[in-house]
Amino acid sequence: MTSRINSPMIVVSNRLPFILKRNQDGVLERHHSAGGLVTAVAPVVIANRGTWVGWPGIQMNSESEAIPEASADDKSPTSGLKSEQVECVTVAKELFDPYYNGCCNGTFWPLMHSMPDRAVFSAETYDAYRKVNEVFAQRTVMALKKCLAKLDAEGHMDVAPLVWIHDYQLMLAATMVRRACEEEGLRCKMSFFHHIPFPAWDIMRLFPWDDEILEGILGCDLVGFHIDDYCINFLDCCQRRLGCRVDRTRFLLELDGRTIHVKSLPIGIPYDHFAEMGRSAPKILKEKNQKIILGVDRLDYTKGLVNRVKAFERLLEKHPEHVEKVTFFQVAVPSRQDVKEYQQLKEEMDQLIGRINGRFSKPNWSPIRYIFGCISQEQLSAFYRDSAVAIVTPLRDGMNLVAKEFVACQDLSDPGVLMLSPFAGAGGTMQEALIVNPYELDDVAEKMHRALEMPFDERLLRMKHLQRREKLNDVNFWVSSFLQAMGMLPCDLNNNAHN
Ligand code: GDG
Repeated sequence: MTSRINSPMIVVSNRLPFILKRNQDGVLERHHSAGGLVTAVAPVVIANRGTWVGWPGIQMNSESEAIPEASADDKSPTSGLKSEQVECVTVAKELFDPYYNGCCNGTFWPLMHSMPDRAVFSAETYDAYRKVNEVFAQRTVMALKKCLAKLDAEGHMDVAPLVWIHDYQLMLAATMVRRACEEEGLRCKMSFFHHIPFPAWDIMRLFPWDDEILEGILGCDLVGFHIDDYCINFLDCCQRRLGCRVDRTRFLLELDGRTIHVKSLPIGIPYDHFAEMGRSAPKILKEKNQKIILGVDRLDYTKGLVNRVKAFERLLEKHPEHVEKVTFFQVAVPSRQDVKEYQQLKEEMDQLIGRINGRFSKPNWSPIRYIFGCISQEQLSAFYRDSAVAIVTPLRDGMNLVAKEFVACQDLSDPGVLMLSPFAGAGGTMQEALIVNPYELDDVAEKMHRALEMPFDERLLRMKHLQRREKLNDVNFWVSSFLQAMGMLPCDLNNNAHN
């Protein structure tokens, strides 16, 4: 069900909800980029005559180069998004690289995941970050002006568009937009959602320009995080660094006479979609008498892949009864391959897996199957459904959607077991999973053993609870909760809402 709101929504994210590619003749074409966020938010933007501001994933020929309409056979959630509803951000490669690979992936990603030793602090890349945020803010203001002109022409002077900015790539944009709005007398409500963890003050203060980042986010009226812990860290940083007055029970803070709401809004998945995929995906795993332990992640050092593989080696050492009976299947999606840390991680994984396979393989069995690449969602759903165990053991993770998708795809006639790290946002709510500390390799190995041996009744009980919670708290619920928090109730919930 699509949430209808009374105000147009302007979504701002680093990436547009589709990718643009040039065909052989140099003509731009839209390509679908899958993801729960796009599936849930795009229909709201479409239904409410909103706009999506973002980078198209390609260098455009000029700022005015036209965005193509969706092709007639496009069945994706963004097919209804007209080109006039897209505000394309174009940034020269020389600026985009230090912004994206340098500051976003080289500084904020490790810092926010509390891995400061991996973070590079550079005035140069941070300057690129500032400039690119300014470009996003300008495009957002352009979108806002168009939106307001339409509303005013229709006599809706009392309606304020909602600007919804996403993630750590755009932490300065809100304040830049707010400044422009104040100067030019534009009305809007602004919100920010942070998809990754927000670290403790001790970590955040290592960043030399931390005050600017905090003030940047505080340009919003509502700041959302996945879980309370991140909200508390953020409030703490604002109080200690900026001297804001903070209400820790109601998650409010004050800056320059404005009140900002901070709220935990845990993201969900398109549950029914994955449940249906779980029912309909054809069987792929053909091995008889083989149990699969499944891992699915972007190849990222935050996801704890090396620890996981080492723990699997210990399982085979300590419980040799699993040799030839269990296969560890890891899908590692290539990510940020321009960044050195990620290239090194790939090499480490290649060597580790090669060594373990060399050590334990038999003529008809290898302990680890490893895909460095992406598989289709249909294949992914079949793997989710047919694996005995899913192992989701990040060292730190904002939420983690793989844990939720695995649950949605389970067939209760033979449910699998979810192993989950407490350092993922999901670890806080999915209590019926086997919670395991990814740093404690022996315990991970023991819990793998326990998961593989778990009796049917226990698997069923755990999975039923997990499924019920994820179905209720799906991604549509997340979007409605967000809009509700912005004081813009979907009209079926709010009789006073405008239509
Ligand atoms: C960030 C935060 C937060 C993976 N492999 C394949 C594939 N995937 C899809 C999964 C899932 C998504 O990628 C991964 O989502 P995660 O949540 O696990 O991780 P991040 O990409 O790091 O996301 C995270 C999230 O934002 C949302 O706020 O939960 O904490 O880091 O949807 O299905 N999809 C296909 N083939 C693959 O091989 N088709």
